[in-house]
Order: sequence, then C-alpha cells, then structure tokens
Amino acid sequence: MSKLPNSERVYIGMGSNLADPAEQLRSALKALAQLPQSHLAGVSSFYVSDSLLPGQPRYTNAVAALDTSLAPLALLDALQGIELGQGRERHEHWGPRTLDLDILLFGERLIDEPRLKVPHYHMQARPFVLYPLAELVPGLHLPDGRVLSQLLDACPFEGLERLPAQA
Ligand code: A4P
Ligand code: MG
Repeated sequence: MSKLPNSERVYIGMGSNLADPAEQLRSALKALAQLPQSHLAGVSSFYVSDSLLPGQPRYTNAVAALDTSLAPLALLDALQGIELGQGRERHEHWGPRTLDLDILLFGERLIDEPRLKVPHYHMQARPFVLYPLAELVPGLHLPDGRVLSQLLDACPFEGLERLPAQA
C-alpha cells in the first residue's frame, strides 16, 4: 500500500549504456527518491543485455516502483529533468544514452497523449523490462487487460544477465 495520500503506483523503466551504466542507475534512483509528492517504493535487480541496435555498448536496465501524487505529465517532466541532469543528449532516436527513464505503467491509467503513451509502447517485447518488473510484482495485471505472466511466456529470458544485489 502507498504511504502517500492520493498517490498512484508508477513503474519506471531505467536504462543506460554510457558512462558507467550501473552508477547512472544508482544516481537516478537517488534523484527519484527526492522527487516531490513521491515515495520510491522499490527497485528490481540490475540486468545487463545487448543493445537492440547492433554496434552500441551493452545496456544496464532496472525497473523502479514509485508512489506519486504528481500528474502524469508533471512526472514525465521531472523524469526528463533527471535525464538531462545526468548528461543525456538526444542526437538520434534509439541512440546510446547515459540515462533513459520510461514510464511503463501509471496506476490503472491508459494514457494516449502526444508526449506520453502508457502503457509504454514497447514493454511487451522487452525482456529487460518484463523480468525486472516481474521481480517487483509477479502477478501484475496491466490496465489494458494483459497479464504479465503471459507476456513473460512470450518473451524468453535469454540474453539477460542479472547482476548480484546492489550493496
Ligand atoms: N514518450 C511517450 N510515451 C512515453 C513514456 N511512457 N515514457 C515520449 C517516457 N517517454 C514517453 O523519448 C522520446 C519521447 O517519448 C519523449 O520525449 C516522451 O515525450 P526518448 O527517451 O527521448 O527517446 P528514445 O529513448 O530514443 O526512444 P524510445 O522509443 O523511448 O527508445 P527506447 O524504447 O528507450 O529504446 N537495448 C537494451 N538492452 N536496453 C535498453 O534499454 N533501449 C533502447 C532505446 C534500445 N535498445 C536497448 C534499450
Ligand atoms: Mg525513452
């Protein structure tokens, strides 16, 4: 249960493949913990995998659970502020990045706005999103009716390396 009144549970996909990726994720978690009207409720293990695009460094990914009473676009602004604060530069779509923060799920909401689509459009096909999410909430039902366990059945774990728990 949430510790904040009127808050919703948000799952945030985190990824980095530049400038010490695990350290980037740890810094991002500290920044998430300091967001206003929000409580960092949990984080998965870190997972390493090849980039979906050939020729890029390997990614480190994780999923964070955040309880927040921020509105969805206010949270998106805050996440983009954290990305910029950690040196993210947008040169090319899907280019290498010091930090990528994606809103995977926002409570029970279905959001279809120009700047924000929730559930995140690629999450069902990405093991580096689904397996960390399943660590946090194995029996998850998505607001659009999909069931996480069925998405996992269609998305093999292969290629993912789960790192030991962070100190
Ligand atoms: N936007 C719309 N919906 C959302 C949402 N739910 N959460 C908009 C966050 N942003 C959302 O994002 C572009 C715009 O998407 C934002 O301005 C926001 O208004 P971006 O982060 O600048 O663009 P991007 O990351 O280059 O594109 P995209 O499609 O988000 O790329 P992905 O999905 O992040 O994929 N391989 C491994 N192993 N691990 C990875 O994490 N990531 C990518 C990039 C490729 N290969 C990878 C990984
Ligand atoms: Mg992104």
